[in-house]
Amino acid sequence: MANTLYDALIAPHRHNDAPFLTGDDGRTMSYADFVRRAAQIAHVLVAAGVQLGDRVVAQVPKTTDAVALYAACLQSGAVYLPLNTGYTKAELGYFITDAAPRVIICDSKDHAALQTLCPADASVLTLGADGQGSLVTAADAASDEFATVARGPDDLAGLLYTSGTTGRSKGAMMSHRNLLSNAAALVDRWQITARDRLIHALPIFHTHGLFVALNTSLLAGAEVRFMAGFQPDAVIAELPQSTLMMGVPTFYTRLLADVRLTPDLCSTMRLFISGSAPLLAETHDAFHARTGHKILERYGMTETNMITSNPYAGDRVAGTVGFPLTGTEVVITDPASGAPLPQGEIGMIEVRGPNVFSGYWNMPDKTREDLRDTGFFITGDLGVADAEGRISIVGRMKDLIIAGGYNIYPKEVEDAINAIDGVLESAVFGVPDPDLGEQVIAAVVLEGGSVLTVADIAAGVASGLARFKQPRHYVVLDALPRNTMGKVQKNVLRADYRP
Ligand code: MLC
Ligand code: AMP
Repeated sequence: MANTLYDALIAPHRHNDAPFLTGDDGRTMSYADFVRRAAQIAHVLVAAGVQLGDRVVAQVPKTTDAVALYAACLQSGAVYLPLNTGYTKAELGYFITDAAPRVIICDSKDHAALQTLCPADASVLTLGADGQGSLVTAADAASDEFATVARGPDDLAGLLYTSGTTGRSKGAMMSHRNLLSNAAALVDRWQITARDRLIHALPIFHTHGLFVALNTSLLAGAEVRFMAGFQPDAVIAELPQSTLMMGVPTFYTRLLADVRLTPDLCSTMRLFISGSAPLLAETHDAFHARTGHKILERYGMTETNMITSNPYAGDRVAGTVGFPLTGTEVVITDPASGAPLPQGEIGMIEVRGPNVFSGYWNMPDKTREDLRDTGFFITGDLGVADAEGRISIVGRMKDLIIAGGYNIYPKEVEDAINAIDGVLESAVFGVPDPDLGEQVIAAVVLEGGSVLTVADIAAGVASGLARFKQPRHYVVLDALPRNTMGKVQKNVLRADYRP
């Protein structure tokens, strides 16, 4: 049966004995083994009741079986829903209620907690960091042939939650066409082939580590050195055997801090790619000076996959994100009217193409707000195009902080702080951070007579929000700075509290 993504990314490797994933334990899973493993897991999903279009939630450590689980969802016609392993039970409850999955796969240590969140008609299976769990045991006993379920280009392949300015996370519905068209455009732009060996140190629950890194590798048949996380020592050990790396800017600033980073160390490397957050021109220049490599910066979003990229062969200009990918249109519009602006003027970046998602799960109003009838998606990023069409991102209309490539929406953090007894109001904002790009600060106003301490507030926030969203510093103020319209002036707070 035809299945758009499975047929393009996975089926061609049925008899491919080349290495696909090599983990930190040095064990390699070949492409052919991967295809067989995905089939075994597909049987487990179907035995658990998964039918066409059912959501499969995966909050799992980064293992080769976790990648096979993604492939198994494609093969069995399910919708893959990966979740950050740092999310708290409160955060997970929201996603599970909203997405109503048929199966939840989690780390063995979280089994009891997730069982309490699991809908009555769903079940929980486990997959631990040690590669063990009930999913593994069941897969080991299953057949390694599975009759692929038919799925077309418009069918959903993934549901990826992104936070929002309203504080509520939205599930971005990603179709087979969205993911395949983008993988093909990137393989072409970055000239990825089966001769490549990718250093993969990103998490696999977001677009960057999952779709950008893995779909392109699968499409090209490249080898992947699959690391549990970003550790400079491990990356430095792998650079001399590798050709390609994808990372957030923090990867590059941390590598630059290591004296072992030299041109010799990178002599087999073909390409370093950065995205998910702005790469400072000074980082780009310092990396070039140290290694002879110009980091290639690209720009994307969960809802759109990748949008623009600097060229592989032409000039990679520091501080810019390059040109739209093949098949993708970018326009810069007046944020107020939506009208296209003349070249050279700063405005809203809007995107159209086969890469753009079909809408937010269960949120038709929000979808209509952000996705025009013409097919253009309003990114919330502010940019400008030069005379050649090269895009630079100059700011964001959305109130968003990006720390180490993770998005933090201040409204969600403010809601968590304001819910604590004794807090009157709060304002959460980002200040520059040399390691993570930005860090989160909270200004809090207490109710009269409140005896709350900063430690109390931090503890209250920690019970509900993932660690990466929690403010690194709190300041207690008598009042928040406001303009004459009564709007909180975050620019004043940012200026007052920048390090
Ligand atoms: C970890 N911590 C973070 C953090 N990562 N806090 C804020 N922001 C982050 N990104 C917390 C840890 O819990 C820890 O808290 C403390 O910070 C120090 O941790 P660390 O050891 O320095 O962090 P580390 O584990 O090394 O992780 C840093 C990192 C990681 C940069 C390697 O965050 C990372 O892999 N980021 C990649 C994110 C990503 O893939 N984004 C793509 C989104 S898709 P404590 O309290 O224990 O000290 C997208 C679209 C697109 O944006 O265009 O790609
Ligand atoms: P996410 O919602 O996690 O997909 O994050 C998408 C956001 O990350 C975009 O809207 C941008 O604000 C930001 N982003 C991604 N790549 C870049 C980049 N190269 N430069 C600046 N910002 C980026």
